[in-house]
Amino acid sequence: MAQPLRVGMVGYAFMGAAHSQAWRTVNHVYDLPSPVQMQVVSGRSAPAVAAAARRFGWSDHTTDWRTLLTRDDVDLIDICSPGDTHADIAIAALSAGKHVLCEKPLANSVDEARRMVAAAEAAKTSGVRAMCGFNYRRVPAVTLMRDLIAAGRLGTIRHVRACYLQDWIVDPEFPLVWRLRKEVAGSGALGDIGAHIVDLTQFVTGRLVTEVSALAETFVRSRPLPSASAGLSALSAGGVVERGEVTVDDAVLFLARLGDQVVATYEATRFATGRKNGLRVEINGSLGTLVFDVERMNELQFYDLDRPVEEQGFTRILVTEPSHPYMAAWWPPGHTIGYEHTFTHQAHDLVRAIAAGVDPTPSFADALQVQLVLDAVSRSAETSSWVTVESAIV
Ligand code: SOE
Repeated sequence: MAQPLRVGMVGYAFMGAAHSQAWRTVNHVYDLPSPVQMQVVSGRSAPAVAAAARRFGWSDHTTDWRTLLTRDDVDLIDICSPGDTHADIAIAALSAGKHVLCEKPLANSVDEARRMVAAAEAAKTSGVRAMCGFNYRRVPAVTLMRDLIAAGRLGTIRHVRACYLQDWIVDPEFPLVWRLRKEVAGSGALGDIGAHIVDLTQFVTGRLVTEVSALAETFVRSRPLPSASAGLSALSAGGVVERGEVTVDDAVLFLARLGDQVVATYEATRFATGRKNGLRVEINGSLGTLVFDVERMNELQFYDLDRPVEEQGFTRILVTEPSHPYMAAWWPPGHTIGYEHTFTHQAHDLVRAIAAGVDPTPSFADALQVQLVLDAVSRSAETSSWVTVESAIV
């Protein structure tokens, strides 16, 4: 009987729910070398974490993540808490000999990310593995995009065009949640959703962002404190709603180069009214174009110059055949998958890598490379100048 992989998860909000769904499902869909056990979930509020454990199917719960470090029934720590907690938890977990899955962005700063990479490298010598959760890599259409580019089907890459558009804070009265506070989230749209498109474009092209020129904007600079919106207590004596300062970017746009002769544009915003979760990546090469749009995540569009001229046009590839990445385990051909499946695929890839004793991807070093881009973008926006991105990958 294979040894189970026993998971302890930190955080139970949106990402905690998505990861729980994945841990719960992955055993039932894929034949795994080690069955996953949802051992314990950790969170700060005792009643809320107890409710999350019941709802998501965790066997146990705790209000102190540090207890996971010493439990010998926990093999892997899954970090789904805000960015300011990532470095401490990941480094402690790796030092305690636990495998780690850490949500993106890896950290709130390059310095933290470097320390996390060092901890991951040190732990590797005893077979402990670390991975960063860039879930969109696990969309079958994205994997196919990467495979087609690697096979040379686009020829020489010229343009990368990527945007990630949301609108959830367009209302100026939307509260000052943690994602809008630099000391907790590190940055705004840049780290939260810009990180995804940086990772995705580096993943599909196999190239790194080498230079950036950016601008950033914060459209709404103060917002009601969350307690005011929750109807609790942020009304001052005079009945005025207390507000706090937004300390992150609402939107960031940047030009970039991915090495020699590949030019790119990136846009990440939470103010694209009407766009709920609009992630789109287009790559133009000398032999064709590929387009991925997360709102149509079961499709990949391919303009292939190799086809006879009378037949040229964008072809919509339905990426649902069993021969497509990850798909054989799901439904009969043609049956589509959605957002939550990307997390199940991520869990599958991590469990297999751990069992095989190989490094999962994206590794902490890959995620540090994204962090270096985010940092260069911030510095470029501050100084209104081009900034070179250091390469962390040796
Ligand atoms: C919030 O903007 C968010 O939940 C991101 O944090 C996720 O990474 C993205 O998948 C959806 O949007």
